[in-house]
Amino acid sequence: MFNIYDEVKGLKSIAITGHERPDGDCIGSCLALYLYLKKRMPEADVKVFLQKPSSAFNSIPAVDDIDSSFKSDIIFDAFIVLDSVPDRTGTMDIYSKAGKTINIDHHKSNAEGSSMVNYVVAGASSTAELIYDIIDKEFIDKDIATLIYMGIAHDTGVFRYSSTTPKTLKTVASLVEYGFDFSDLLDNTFFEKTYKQNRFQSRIVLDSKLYFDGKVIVGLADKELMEEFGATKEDFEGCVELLRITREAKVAVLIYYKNEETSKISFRSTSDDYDVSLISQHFGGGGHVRAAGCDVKASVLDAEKLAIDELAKIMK
Ligand SMILES: [Mn+2]
Repeated sequence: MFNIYDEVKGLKSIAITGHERPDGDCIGSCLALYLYLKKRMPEADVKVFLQKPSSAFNSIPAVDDIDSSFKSDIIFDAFIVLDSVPDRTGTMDIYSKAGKTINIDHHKSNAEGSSMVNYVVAGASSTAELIYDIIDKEFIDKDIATLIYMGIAHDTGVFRYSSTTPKTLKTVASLVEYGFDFSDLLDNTFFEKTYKQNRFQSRIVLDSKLYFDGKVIVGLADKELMEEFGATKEDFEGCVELLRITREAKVAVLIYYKNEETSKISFRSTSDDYDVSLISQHFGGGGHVRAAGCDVKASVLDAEKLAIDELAKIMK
């Protein structure tokens, strides 16, 4: 059984990172592993490099310890990449100098792993579930339990997606024993939306379109709409989920303006018969069968055409 301590035992400096625009699983996994290693190896210097999490995560344990500068003079003995391939972390300068690199992930698109040491379980519910598996349980405390729970909850849509296994739920059950307030945690980090988010996302749903006899729903946010609401990337949180739960639709697509050259596309599927990771990979992105995303060098309207053309290949 892979045990992360065996990989870093005796090392003096360890960095942890995850993907850009970190989600709940990425943040929870990075901070849980960070607190664990600090506790397990008090003599080691442990750092977490991540882009600043959205304000929904303001009250989770250790969030203030995140270093978003992506600058370091230290050449780390070990660099651990979670929930991502190293290229998508924005830390390649620091990563490439590290003595030992470790990649822990559950993305099908990174099935072999991309570091010197790899622990990838493609299809696992979340990276957070893998973190639970590879740490020594006697070091888990309320904060570590909170963060692992949060990661699993976010990546499973709060234990609804098909990646949720009996083992996932047994893991969650053992975490709940630590007595944190999971109800507040889920409200704060997952379910709640700001008034602005609610209005903006409702507008995207209002203007959404159906394709392929209603099997695909597409929501769009071009530059104009984003300016009208003063929207930033934070205002899209949970938006693709809102599209996904449309009863008629098998696949939900959210496309939004990122900058003059680039649009971001998020895909969700409600069935393994529609593998949206094939489409995101076609555009150079990554993801899972039922949840995937990519950037395309196109305007929002052109990106919609490109996405629909690709979707035609899987929407039989
Ligand atoms: Mn994940």
